[in-house]
Amino acid sequence: TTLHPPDSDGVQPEGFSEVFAEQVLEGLSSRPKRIPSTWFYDHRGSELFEQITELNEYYLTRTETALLRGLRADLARLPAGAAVIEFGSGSSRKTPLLLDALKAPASYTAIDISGDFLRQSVQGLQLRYPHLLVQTLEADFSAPLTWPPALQSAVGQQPRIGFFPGSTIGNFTPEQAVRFLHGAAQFLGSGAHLLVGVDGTQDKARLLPAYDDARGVTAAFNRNLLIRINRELGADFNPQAFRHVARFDSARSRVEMHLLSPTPQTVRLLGQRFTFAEGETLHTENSYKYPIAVFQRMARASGWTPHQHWLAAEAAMALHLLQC
Ligand code: AVJ
Repeated sequence: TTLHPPDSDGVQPEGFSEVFAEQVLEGLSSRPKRIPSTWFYDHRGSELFEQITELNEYYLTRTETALLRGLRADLARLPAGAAVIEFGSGSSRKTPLLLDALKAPASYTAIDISGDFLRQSVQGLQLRYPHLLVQTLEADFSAPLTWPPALQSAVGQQPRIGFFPGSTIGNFTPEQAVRFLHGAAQFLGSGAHLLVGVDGTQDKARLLPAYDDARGVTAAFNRNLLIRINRELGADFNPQAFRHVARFDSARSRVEMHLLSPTPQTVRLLGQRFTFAEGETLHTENSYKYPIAVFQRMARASGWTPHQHWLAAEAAMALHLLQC
């Protein structure tokens, strides 16, 4: 497919990506309008997410971090000399908690969609672990992953330990999550372990502030998507003309984030016009909340055996250790 050049002079803005353009056009043409949450993570979006993890209302990060700290003895029983492979590594701030618990980990492969942020983050990690083989893979793991040959041969026959913290799995639909887990089993290879962080909180009074904090960091994170679309695709969104909305759909056990247009407005993008009716929303994220047994069923359905799990004291944040 050929897309209209964003500017009349045919010059594409910096960072133009056909995949991004196609997904945004498709999402704005859908009813309800939606954009996949993976596009939140440009460099600024990754920074804003880091700020979210430090908010009082955002219980997920501190709860999972505390859980991980308590797991040292259990993690020490995992195979020695392992290749640790992290999906959606972001700032890699939880990685040391795993690396320090494992027996002589041999390598660390960080996978993230935000390339610059990823490379910047692992620099610090390499300094902290000078003897660890550290490598990065800039990729969207919501699509099937394949090993670049150089990375795969560097990891060789090391026992594989996948790490997928943060309840990032909740950003997939249940069908996508099963597909991801299935793909991760292929990617990691048989015999691998996978340590997954899963939030199971169902309490609306705890969930809503976590996704709509008092300081408006989450609102800025949500609106940054529009700023990115303007910059990279040459659109003319007015980010301030959209309200940040977080809702809990208890039937589906998911928090939704939307950008709501309080008044009718039209946006121009790639030679097309998109109209928002009064009160219409752009759906930007789902965060599914899976209770233990529900997640274990999904794991079994995708070729994994639940081995152990740990539930946090503060909220229903859990870590699951799976094996395939
Ligand atoms: C990156 C998946 C852990 O869904 O809780 C935080 C992203 N969105 N606040 C989540 C997010 C709004 C976050 N994860």
